[in-house]
Amino acid sequence: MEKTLVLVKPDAFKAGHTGDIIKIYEGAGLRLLAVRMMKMSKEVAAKHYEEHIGRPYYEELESFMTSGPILAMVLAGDNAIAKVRELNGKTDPKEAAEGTIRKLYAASKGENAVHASDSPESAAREIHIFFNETEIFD
Ligand code: FUP
Repeated sequence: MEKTLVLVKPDAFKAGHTGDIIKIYEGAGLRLLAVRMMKMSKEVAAKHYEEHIGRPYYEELESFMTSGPILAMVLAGDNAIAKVRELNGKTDPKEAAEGTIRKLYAASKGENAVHASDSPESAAREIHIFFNETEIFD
């Protein structure tokens, strides 16, 4: 069983799509192991998006991700990392497939409703930015 970190970003949270998004993941057979509602600090944004620091869009990304509450969660299941990224759709909602979360709920490449880990290494790193082992019910 594989674990992955998902964030419902401020745009989707504010628009009231958190429940719809969780329903899509659970409907695909993924299990919730941990959930936390929070406001991202600049420090946490820098840790989470460390590989993006210095890129032309970083300031906008930081300001968006710290703009309001988010929901962080750990999801688990067979092939969870790839499965969640498939359900999310491509980074830019204009390129995302029909029925994906980003096609349904995202407005732009910058404000794109959800984040999900892209590899086992990033999942292991990202999960522990948001959760302690004792908060993960596996
Ligand atoms: P993803 O893996 O789909 O979350 O996308 P990336 O890791 O490539 O990018 C992380 C976040 O940086 C995106 F969700 C939004 C932001 N970003 C931009 O705003 N513009 C870009 O050109 C690339 C990324």
